[in-house]
Amino acid sequence: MTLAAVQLDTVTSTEPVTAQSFRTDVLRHLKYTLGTDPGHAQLTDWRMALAHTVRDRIVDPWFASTRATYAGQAKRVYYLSMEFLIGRLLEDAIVNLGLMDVADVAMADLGLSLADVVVDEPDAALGNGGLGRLAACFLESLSTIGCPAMGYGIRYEHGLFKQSFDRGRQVEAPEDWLQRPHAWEFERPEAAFQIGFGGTVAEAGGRSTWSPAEAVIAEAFDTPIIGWKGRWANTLRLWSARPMNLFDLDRFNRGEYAGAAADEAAARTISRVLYPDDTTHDGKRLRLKQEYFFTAASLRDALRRFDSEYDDLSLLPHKVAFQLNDTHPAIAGPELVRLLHDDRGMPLDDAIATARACLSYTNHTLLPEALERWSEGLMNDLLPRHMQLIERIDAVHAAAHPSRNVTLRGGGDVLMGPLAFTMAHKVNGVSALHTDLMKETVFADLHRLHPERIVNQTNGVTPRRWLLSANPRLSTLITDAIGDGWIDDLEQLARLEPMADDAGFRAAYADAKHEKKAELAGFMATARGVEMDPAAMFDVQIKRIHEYKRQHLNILETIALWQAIRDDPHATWTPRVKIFSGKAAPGYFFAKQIIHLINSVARVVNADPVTAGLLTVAYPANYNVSLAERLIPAADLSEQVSTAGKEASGTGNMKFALNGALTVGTLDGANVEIRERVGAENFFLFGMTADEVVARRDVPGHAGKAIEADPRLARALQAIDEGTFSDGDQGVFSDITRNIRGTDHFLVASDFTDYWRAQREIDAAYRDRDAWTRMAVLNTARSGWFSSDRTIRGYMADIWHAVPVGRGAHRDA
Ligand code: NBG
Repeated sequence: MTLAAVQLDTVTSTEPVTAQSFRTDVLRHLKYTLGTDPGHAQLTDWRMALAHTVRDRIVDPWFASTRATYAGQAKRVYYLSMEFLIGRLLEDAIVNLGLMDVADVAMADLGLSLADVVVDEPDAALGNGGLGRLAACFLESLSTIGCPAMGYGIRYEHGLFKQSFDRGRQVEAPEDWLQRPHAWEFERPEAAFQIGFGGTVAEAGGRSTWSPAEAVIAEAFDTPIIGWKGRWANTLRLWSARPMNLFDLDRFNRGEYAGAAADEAAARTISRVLYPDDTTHDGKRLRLKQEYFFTAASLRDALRRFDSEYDDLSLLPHKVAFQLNDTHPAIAGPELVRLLHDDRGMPLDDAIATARACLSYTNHTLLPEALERWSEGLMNDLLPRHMQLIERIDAVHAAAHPSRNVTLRGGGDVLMGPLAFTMAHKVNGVSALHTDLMKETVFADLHRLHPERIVNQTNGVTPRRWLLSANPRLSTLITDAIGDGWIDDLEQLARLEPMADDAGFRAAYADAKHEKKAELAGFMATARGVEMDPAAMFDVQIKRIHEYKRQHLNILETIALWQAIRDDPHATWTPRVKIFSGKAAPGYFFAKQIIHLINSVARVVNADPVTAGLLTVAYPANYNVSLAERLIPAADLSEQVSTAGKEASGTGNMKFALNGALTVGTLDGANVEIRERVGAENFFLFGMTADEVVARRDVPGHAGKAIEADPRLARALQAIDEGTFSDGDQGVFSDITRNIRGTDHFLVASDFTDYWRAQREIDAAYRDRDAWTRMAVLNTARSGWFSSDRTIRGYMADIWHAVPVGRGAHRDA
């Protein structure tokens, strides 16, 4: 059967739905699934009844997608990721099934607002930041395109911590998304694998057998991910750890009540918490266990599926692609070699070659402290057979490349980057600049040996969530102008370009932006107690707090601006609301200081009658996907101010441009490509380039020189040191000011002056609101390339050699 024949016949469409039938279904679920009635139902009951009603319409296309994949004997893509930052799913599903209007009317008939109901859903924060959110966008695009795929990860009981502030300081509390009901998971007790750790390796007859000392069970939980128009659905399969023996009755009977449950507790620890840090790793042993746990379960699951269809292992690379999202699943290399060689008897060289043909690896950072390494001692202890295989893989590589300068081990550690590189047939960076820097820095030696291996796949974002669903008013305006083809073919936004010169369109576009700003202001006033004037410029920096992302550059400029306004309040100023949001890793002291400083500046500035109405600083706590969905459509200015060479790509930058925020940014990550596409005249560039950054660090006393040359910067630093933002208490923020005056590795001082210049240009530009709107329209019109559909098509063509099967394949066929 040809693939084309499969696609139309087997993916059934669901029956037409009306508001009336939808309402009936919600009531039926309320009664029969939730066991309550409209008189007693709580918001959560309604939300669950609604979710079940929507879910009913996902299951058929989901099954049909699986059937079509089997029938077409299609290649499957397995996306292995420690993180999936999926956020809420209900609205996504409603939007992708085209049920928005129906659901809206049906819920209104029941006396409820759809918007209120969907926000009751817990926000699944199974990720830290960009890497995890990218994985979630990719899953949605894979379904929209109709590429047979599965996401594999860990079903953390506690996702990323909840953030609150106590007198401006970050406080962390455990996140508990699983405590609240949701309707998306299907438990699969039949899909369970035993995952071992430790123990010994025995050699017999040239064959090695690993006997682990302990083991846990990995149990699968499936969430369907429905693509645009419900044409295709893939699965996110998350593994939960449970003990081999639930409960030790003998110990219990001996009176050892705590001990009887100890094994259970120890096993469950593996899927208990997401590591709240995406740049450095602590708790090494548990972290490595987590990595092996989900990687091993996923590989076995995929091989089981392969075995059910084929009996020739040489077909494996033609039917299976494993994408390693960063090095967290890099143990997949040795594990797949072990499964093929030890368990199935494939000769070692063949096993390595076969594994490599199936595996590819995405690098997401060049920060040295974020490149994973595991001590050989720990590896030997937890994964003795893998340690042996890593040595073999290293030796084979050394023999094949006698001139090599690299090894997979160094300083007593296994280097996971080089291991992932060596075991992958393709290695990709996530923006053009990042990919070039990978070739020149971290992987320079390996790149010399394997010049074809590194490829670029610039990140993207799903327009279904980040425009259609997050910004309905702008979406409607776009659809009215150019039709709805843009939703799954985002480059059609280019057809908006001529409308940048249409005064009527600009006015409507500006209205849509204003509406979102007013909505955000309302939310901030009620939920966060901050007054913001929607007429002011909304200037937004939202992302993890990190020195390289330079929230401290932004707050220094804020302080300098505050001082300048106070000096001359009657000069021409452009009213601004500076919005910051984001979490700091709990153990990252410096980042937590930055949060404290921003909140302290906010307290002083917001209480100052002189600058009132001209400058406001807001820091909504607990940044997550749902908050991003509110903030991004309401932004006028997008702050992308990382030290050049440090931000691998950024994806928030794309979401902002798509929603018509102008960027103030450095030539870093995907900013470079955004600027190329939206046009240099519609982008506010400042700062040193990556090369200049490297050179500047060699200038002795570079920070001091920059401070001396810029009285504004000197004065802002001085105000911090004098206790202006800490009730006169000096030294509260001295870590920050000392750092900036001292080594200033991230070159805050050296980039300050140019940043200030760009910001004042921005002030002036914003005063001509119509010209600003024109630039905003052009940002939207020219951001089509940043769809994750484009990115996924790139991976499919260049890395996975996978083809779409679903009806999403239509346009490609
Ligand atoms: C992050 C980078 C971002 C990038 C995302 C997604 C990690 C380790 N890296 O710049 O910092 O956009 O990955 O690729 O989280």
